[in-house]
Amino acid sequence: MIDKNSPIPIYYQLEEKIKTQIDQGELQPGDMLPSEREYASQYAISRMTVRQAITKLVNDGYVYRKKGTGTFVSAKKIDQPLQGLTSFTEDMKARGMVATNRLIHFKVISPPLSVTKALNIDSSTPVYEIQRVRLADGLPMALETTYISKHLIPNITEKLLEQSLYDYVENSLGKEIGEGTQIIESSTVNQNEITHLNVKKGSPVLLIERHTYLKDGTPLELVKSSYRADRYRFMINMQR
Ligand code: 16G
Repeated sequence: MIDKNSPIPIYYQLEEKIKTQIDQGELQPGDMLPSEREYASQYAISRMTVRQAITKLVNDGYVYRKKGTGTFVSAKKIDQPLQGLTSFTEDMKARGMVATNRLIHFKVISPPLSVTKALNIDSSTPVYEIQRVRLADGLPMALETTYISKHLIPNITEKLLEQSLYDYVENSLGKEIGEGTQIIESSTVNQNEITHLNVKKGSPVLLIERHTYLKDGTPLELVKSSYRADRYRFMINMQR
């Protein structure tokens, strides 16, 4: 029930209530939420308060609005562990999903300073710039731009990029991938992401920058990705 005498704001109580219903499966992905009017009369609260709670749930990706129809429960977010240096293909396989890639562009560039630094090369070294949409069971999850020195991996082809890059590096080229660092920050989508991730203007994304190194310390890749924040959460196990 909603407690009007509680110091906890009413909109927050309703928000938490709906979240619990989603987490416990009382409301399933694809289910339509009761209307603002229904919530307002059920809890004897104002429609404004209901709207505030629902807008918060929309912004956090729990539900989404469909114009002229109603508000629906979103697909469950993917919980991505942060411990292992895994590939997108491996991550999806591990949860029984099929990874596919849509190649947006694939070219060889003269690297800008940020790329030469990350890959520890000079500006005369040609670099692949690869942009792929990464899809899970056909749904776009992330837009990923990868920079790799052409001298390090000379034979990347469009065909190859339909498959796993890590698999090619390790199993076809026999190079051992060692470690990586990753920075994650929040943002909202730009025009390119709106188009390729199939989301609305203003949608949240998680920007990830990964630097990956081979076992011998050679920088393998610099990857800048935008993950849909409505589909993805990152989790880490901590010990004390
Ligand atoms: C992940 C990695 C990316 C790597 C890719 C290889 C993040 C943020 N990025 O998407 O750095 O290049 O996997 O995937 O996790 P693939 O082997 O399936 O091509």
